[in-house]
Parts: sequence; structure tokens; C-alpha cells
Amino acid sequence: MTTRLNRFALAALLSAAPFAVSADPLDLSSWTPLTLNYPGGQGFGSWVLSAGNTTVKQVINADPSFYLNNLNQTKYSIDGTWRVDAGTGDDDYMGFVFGYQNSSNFYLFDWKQGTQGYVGRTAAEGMAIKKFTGGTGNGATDLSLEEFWENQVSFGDMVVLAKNQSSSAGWLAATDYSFHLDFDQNPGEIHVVVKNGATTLWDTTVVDTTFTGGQFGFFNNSQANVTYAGFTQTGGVPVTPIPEPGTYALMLVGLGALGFAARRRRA
Ligand SMILES: [Ca+2]
Ligand SMILES: [Ca+2]
Repeated sequence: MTTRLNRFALAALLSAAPFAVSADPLDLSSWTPLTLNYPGGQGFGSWVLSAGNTTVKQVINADPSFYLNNLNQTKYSIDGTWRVDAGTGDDDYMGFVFGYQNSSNFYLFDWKQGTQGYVGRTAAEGMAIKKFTGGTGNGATDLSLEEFWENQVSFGDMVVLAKNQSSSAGWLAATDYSFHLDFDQNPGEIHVVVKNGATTLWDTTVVDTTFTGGQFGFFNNSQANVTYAGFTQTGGVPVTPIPEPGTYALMLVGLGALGFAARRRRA
């Protein structure tokens, strides 16, 4: 009887939490795919769910493609595993997006299997954490394939915040890698750990306060057959959206018009 009561109490506590604290894999069925499709680039990504919606596989050699969690939040940690199937015959980017505000403002972790030139830029074998800051909020307009392909130097709307690149830093096919992210658990801190089994491949912390909240998601660029499985979240504080400058401007115009109308009425 006592056990049963305790169970009820625990269930009540968990259901009252803003985000579940349990380590159950996230249900990915409410996440949203988005491809930044460029003229002269490749196709749209295709994200296929399986295993009770806790696993998703991106199956197309596509332009930069995201799978977003639709949660504007801060102060969370994410864990999960991801891999590329054997025999894809390709060597491109797989990774994650976080601090996502819109399709031209976000942080990106990406990982290239092999060094390769494309669209006049060279992608180096290895990992990078990048920041994109576009002016209009529409990535298809602000960002370019070049900014996504480059991972060594900052240019345009893309800043390389950290990198781990060498002739042995690429991912291997048919290998499960684990990804750990602490997002803003300390103010402005992005902490990423990538492991192959017990071996740590990269453990790095970046401090950048441009985006201290935003969406989390999976990311690929020009790489088919990437599977993400068993992702869990701990923590997470919802972020109240702040009206965009454009909205303020409209509000001010609206208030101004009201004042003008009032003055006219008085006249
Ligand atoms: Ca390639
Ligand atoms: Ca490719």
C-alpha cells in the first residue's frame, strides 16, 4: 500500500514538471523537418521515423536539412546516439543544431568524414561548432551552401566557434557515436562531448551568449542514411518569446496612429 502511494506521489510530481526528468527516449513524432534547398544544390531531406517514434533516419543526399524539436527552451542537456549506415559511398556532414531561433540564426555542430572541396570551399575532415546569424531570419535567403560547407574559417554569416579537425578526425560508417550537449547549463556555455563507446573523441566548451535559448534538432548536409536513436533530455526551461523588432515597430506605428487619431478628434 505504501509503495502504491509513493508511486502515485512520484507520478504526480513528474506530471507537474514542465519537462519530464525521466530518461525515456524522446518521442520524435512532433518534431519538424526543414531543408534549406538552394538552386544548383541537392534535394530535400527525408526524415523517416521508426521504433515507436524514438528513432529517425535521414535517407537523402540532400541540401542542409534539419529535424527540429519545436521547443524554445534553455538550460537542458541532451544525450543520444547516431550513426551512418555502411556502404553509403559518401563522406559528408552529420550533426546537430541548437539555440535555433529561425532558419538563419542558430548554432551548429557538424562532423565531416573526409576533406572535400565543393562550391568553392573546402570542408576539412572533422568536427566544428559554428554560429550562423542571418539578417532576415530566412536561411534560404541569408545563408549559402558555401557557408554550410566551410568548417575551418569564419566568413559571411558563419562563425567557426571551435573545431577538432585532422586526418584521423572523421566519422566512420556503421559506428554508433554518442552525443552529449549541455546548453546554457552555465550562462552562455555550450558543452559538447562526442564518444565512440568509452573513448572520448571531443570534449569542448564554448562560451557564446548570442543565443541563450532556442530549439534543438538533428542536422545533415549532403549525407544520406544517418540514424538518430534513443535521445533523452534532462532539465529544460521554457523561454518566453520576445517580440521581434519588426513587431515592436508595428506596435509603435499602431500606437502612433491611435495618438494621431485622438489628436485629430480633439482638433
Ligand atoms: Ca561527399
Ligand atoms: Ca554527399
